[in-house]
Order: sequence, then C-alpha cells, then structure tokens
Amino acid sequence: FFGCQGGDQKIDEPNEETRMDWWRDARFGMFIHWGLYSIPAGEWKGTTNHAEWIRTTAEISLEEYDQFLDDFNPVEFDAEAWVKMAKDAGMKYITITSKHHDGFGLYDSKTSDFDVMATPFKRDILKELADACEKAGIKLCFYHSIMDWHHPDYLPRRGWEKNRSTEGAEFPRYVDYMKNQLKELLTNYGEIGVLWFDGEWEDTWTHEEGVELYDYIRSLQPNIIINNRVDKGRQGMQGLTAEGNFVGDFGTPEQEIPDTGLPGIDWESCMTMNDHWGYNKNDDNWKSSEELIQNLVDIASKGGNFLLNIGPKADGTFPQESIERLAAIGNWMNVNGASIYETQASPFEHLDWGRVTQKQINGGTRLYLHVFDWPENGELRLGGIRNEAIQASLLSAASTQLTIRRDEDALVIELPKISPNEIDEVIYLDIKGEPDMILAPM
Ligand code: H79
Repeated sequence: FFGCQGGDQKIDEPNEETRMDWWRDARFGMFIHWGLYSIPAGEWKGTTNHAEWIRTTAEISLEEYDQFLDDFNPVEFDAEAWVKMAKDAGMKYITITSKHHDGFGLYDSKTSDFDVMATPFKRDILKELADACEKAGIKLCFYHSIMDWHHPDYLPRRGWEKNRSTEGAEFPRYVDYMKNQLKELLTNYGEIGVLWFDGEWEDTWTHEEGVELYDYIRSLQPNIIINNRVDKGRQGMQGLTAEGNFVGDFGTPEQEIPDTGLPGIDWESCMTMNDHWGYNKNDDNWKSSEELIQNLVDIASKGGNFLLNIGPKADGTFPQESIERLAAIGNWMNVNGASIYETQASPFEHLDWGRVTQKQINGGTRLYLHVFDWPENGELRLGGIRNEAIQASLLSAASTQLTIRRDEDALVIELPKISPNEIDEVIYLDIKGEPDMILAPM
C-alpha cells in the first residue's frame, strides 16, 4: 500500500490528517534557490551553463569559492516584497534554501562560519523572511541539503577535488553538525511548514540515518511535513517513493508531472521557470505564463502540489521575467483560485480540451472544468459520467447559467462562442453525489 509512506509508523499520531491538511489545501508554493552561486550568475571563465551546481560543474576549488563570501551583499533584498510577490501569485508557502549543496547558510548559524554572517551583508535572511511570512500568513519552509561540498567531515569528495584531503574526516560528525543546524532552523524561526531535504543519494547517507533524521525533525516540531528525500526511497527524478519501509511525507517529482493521479499518495512537483534553479543571467529559455498556469492546473487535477522556483539575483531582486510570470499567474488565480485550493484529483484524465479538478459541496460535487482548448462547435463534452447535473457556470462570471444536456454517457455544456480566457477558462459543473464513472473497457 503506497499511501502509508512510513513516517506515521515511527511516531504515534492520532492527527495525521490534520498535520497534512494545510499543505493538501494549499496546492501552490514558491521555491527559492539563493546563495553564493547567485553571484557568478551561471558564468565561469567563458562557460555559461552553470547555476547552483557551479562548484561542481565549473570545478571551482574551495578556496576560490570561499571568496564569494566577500561579494555577497544583496542590498536590494526586501523580505516583505518577496513574500508579497508569492502571495499575490496565489502561493501559500515558500520553500527557501537554508543551505544548498555548496554548504552556505543563508541564516545566522552559530554552528558554522560559512553563513551569511561571514559576508558584508551580515543580516539573517531567514529571520527577515520568517517575520514577513508570519505577517502575511504564508508558511515558511526550508530546503536543506544533506550533501555538503564544504564541511570537512562530509564524505565523499567530488571526483575532481584532488587537493582536499579526507584525512581525519568523520561522517558521523558531519551528521551531528547538520542536526545542530536543523535544530537552529527549527528553534529560531517559528513554526516551519516543510523540511525539504535533498542530496540524499550519495552512498554515505543511509536508510537508518534517514529514519533517525526524520524522527529528530518531528521531535523538534511534531507537526512539520518532511519530504521523501530524507530517506533512500526516492525513485530518480520521477521522485515518488519506492515500495518499502521508507520515511517521508510526500513524493518529489523534479521537473516532471506524473501522467495520472496517484490515489492515496501525497506529492509535489518542483519546477523551474527557465532551465536553472539558481540565477543564470544567460538563460532566457523561459516557460510562458500560459504553460506555468496549465502546469499548476494539470498538477492539481492529479492531486499534487506545484512548487515553482525563483532564482533571485545577487542584488536581492527577482529576475524581471520571473516577476512578470508571477503577476500573470496571480491575475489568473485571483479569478480562478477556487478551482485550485482545497480541490482534489478528479477521475477525468487525458481529456483533449483540458483538465478537471473537484471539490465536495453540499452533499454533491463541484467539478471545475479547465478549458485549455475552447471547442470550436461551442459544446464541451464530459464523457463517461452517469451523474445527474445540477448547474454549470463560468467561474469568472458566476451569474451566467450554461445549458447542460445529456448525450448518452456524456454531459454536454453549451459554451459562449469565444473563450473569455484563452489560457484556461474555468467552468464549474455541480453534480449530484460523487463522480460515478463509466469505466472505459480495458
Ligand atoms: O536543488 C535543485 C537541484 O540543484 C537539485 N534538486 C533541485 C531541487 C538537483 N540535484 N540533482 N539534480 C538536481 C539533478 C542532477 C543533475 C546533475 Fe548536473 C547532472 C548534476 C550534475 C550533472 C544539472 C546538470 C546540474 C548540473 C548539471
């Protein structure tokens, strides 16, 4: 049984549903990849395809990388402005890199000298974000890398790191260090929504350590949600947890959206707006706002969350292209948010005109029909459904009643000739009971 991903077996918990509730309702969050790597902005000695992995991909020595400390001074950083952009886009939570693989901490860590306090900026970025999030009612979440290319006790080294000795390195001491950092993060910044681990795939990290870390995090904040990369059960970039006794509360598809819904499984697709997580000044391969909105809808129609990434610049601002896309998504969400928040996966998959999300209301079901491709004949067909229809309306103009008729196994809705919103006009269709599907022959 996939639904039980193990965490609840470890800690006695009567309120499992309650713990995940806010996250399941939220559906949409902002990922933020920010750190020293934002300074080179993806460029190194004439090569341009780098980002947060630049220490590895450009093979930069530790000595050289440490020099970025002197240049990290994001004077334009404004936590409240960031949180406002997330909130205005319709996002309910922010997951920021407290530490990425390079080992640099964006906060005041007493356990490390490789943090923001060692830069000219000397401001605790996570504290400022925590305060801004609290004010705005946004959940703050931390991405924390298990893999660490900086700490002397982390093993292994990168293959090209010939001059960094492993002598005296003790991995258990690294684990203690990481736990101390996590204790700071879970003690000094209020209630944290999610701990999002990454970099768990190297051989030094074991299932036993994953279980222990999961339990440790829950002991500090019992209601926190922890992704499946804390343990060894993740299956590649597809991201879902393998069968077995693995801990972790949700699966983490990366740059992918599952083909179908996954009943009983919690998951979140994380995705970049262009081709890099960290800021890359040469990357102009931006997804359109339309594609991003339709991705959000696709994911919601399958019961998942969408964690959409921003790679801020070294001065503390978001790239203009990201700001524009957030604003466009926000415009759509202002009208159509009800078709995303607190919805569940629908049984309608692979429709040729769009996607369907749904919600239980007044003993019946409200189906949100997301029309990506407006039918030319003005008739929207929802096939394979037995239920009696009650009413249908445009979500953008709830006073317009649309005519519904039954055509054999389909409900057919008469639409206006032209779509009011070409990206995704949402029709809500109320039916009696829960969807009663006529299953296609196998
Ligand atoms: O934090 C983001 C990535 O840095 C991290 N997870 C997301 C959320 C990530 N870890 N691994 N990967 C992404 C995939 C690894 C791809 C690699 Fe590569 C191929 C690493 C080195 C070669 C991508 C391409 C990164 C550098 C070049």
